[in-house]
Amino acid sequence: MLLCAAVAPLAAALRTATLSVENMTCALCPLTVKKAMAKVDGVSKVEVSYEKREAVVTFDDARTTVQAIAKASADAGYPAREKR
Ligand SMILES: [Cu+2]
Repeated sequence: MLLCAAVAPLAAALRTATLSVENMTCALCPLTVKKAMAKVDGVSKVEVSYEKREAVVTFDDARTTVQAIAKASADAGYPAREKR
């Protein structure tokens, strides 16, 4: 969302990012991905779509980053990358 970039950068803000997730091969994989991402400090919401091979993550951008969330997913065996 273009408006997000215009908001005062010093204020902690909830951000939502969409990540494409690799390696999800069965219906249980999204649960593993969701758990791994939700464990990251600052993440408040994770929705994983197996069909779309993507995760929509809501997080406090003062406490974590998309990179940290992607790394947590990769560490669980599912490399993720932010979609733009
Ligand atoms: Cu699986």
